[in-house]
Amino acid sequence: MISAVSPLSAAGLFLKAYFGLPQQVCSLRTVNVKIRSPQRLMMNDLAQRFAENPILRPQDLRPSVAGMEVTCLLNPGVFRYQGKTWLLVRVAERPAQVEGKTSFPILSPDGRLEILEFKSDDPRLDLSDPRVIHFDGRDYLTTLSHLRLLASDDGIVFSEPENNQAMMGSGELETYGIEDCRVTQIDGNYFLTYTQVSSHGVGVGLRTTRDWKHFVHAGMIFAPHNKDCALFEEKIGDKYYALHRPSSPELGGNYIWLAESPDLVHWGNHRCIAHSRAGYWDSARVGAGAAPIRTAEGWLEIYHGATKENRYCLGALLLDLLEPWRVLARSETPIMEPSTCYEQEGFFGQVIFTNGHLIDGDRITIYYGAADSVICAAHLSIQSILASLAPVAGAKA
Ligand code: MAN
Repeated sequence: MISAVSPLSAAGLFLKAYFGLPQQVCSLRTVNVKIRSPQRLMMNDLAQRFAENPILRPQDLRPSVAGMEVTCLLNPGVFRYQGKTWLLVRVAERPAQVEGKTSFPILSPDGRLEILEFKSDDPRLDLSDPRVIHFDGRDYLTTLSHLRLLASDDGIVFSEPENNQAMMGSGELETYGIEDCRVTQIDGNYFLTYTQVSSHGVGVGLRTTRDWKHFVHAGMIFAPHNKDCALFEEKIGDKYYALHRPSSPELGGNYIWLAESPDLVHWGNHRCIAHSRAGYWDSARVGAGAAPIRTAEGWLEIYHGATKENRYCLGALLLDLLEPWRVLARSETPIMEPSTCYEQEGFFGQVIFTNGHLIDGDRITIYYGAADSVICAAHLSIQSILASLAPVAGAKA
């Protein structure tokens, strides 16, 4: 096809990245990165990050096929199965980049890998966002994502089981890949809600499994543009509920919505429950994380919020137990924000993004993508999050 410089060298961003422990002098390593303006360290961050962070880096996983390289690891779903902790990691790949060209993979609807290529000097090419290629009015992704299962005995050291099958995009709604999978266990079934990307748009797909070997594809459950779908782990009354994030950029915005369903496949009675907030850490977009956590005070939902500069932090919403469309309380300031080297610098810096956690009493173990590059983990206390929330005006006591 057409050719172009790599997104990063095009922007003159062949820079030094700094990796290390929180608040320590970071070690130097030369990689292709995008570094955006440094942010102040926040005082309200409630997370105890693992000393072992990042627990997974791109070089820890082999590419899905020869000729591709693992560019980033992102945003894992998390679950327990057969006594182990499992991550369903998003693995973003592309071919090794050569000077003067940008190449990237897509899938054909029947599952064949195709490599597209653009010339560096083509004026129709816009590579200002390292995640996206804009070319002549069309959008592509710089990488193709699939999902990979990794298991651990201790929740820190993860490895791929032998003969592990990668979960790839399939069909015409997943030709640009599958991303950011939430895993929710309901009645012995695992429900996988994930982002389906294709030239048709970005929507939410559902696959189910009982044994992680056989999968039922239920198709797209929320049509474009929609993502960040978190299922509640139990019915409320006689209905299933889901948080989701449609986008309505011309009138409205990127807000969190609630939907209900009799069967987890057909969704209706949509209600908008949380807007982005001008002047706040979540001013440009908000989206649900993993399944809401049942507490005595209400459903606690950890969500991401971003500014228009694309700084991604985490905060929380507290939803009424019986009427989950009623928001009782919300984070005024983030409960977790990019503050370490591995969160501030990487493929797309200043990002903390979560869609997976485990609960053990008061303790949340959150797994997250940092700087769209590596996988990290942290502990949070449910009580500390609840104590940090501000009541929402108009909510019943
Ligand atoms: C998007 C998401 C994530 C990603 C963030 C930050 O909103 O879909 O996949 O981690 O942007 O780039």
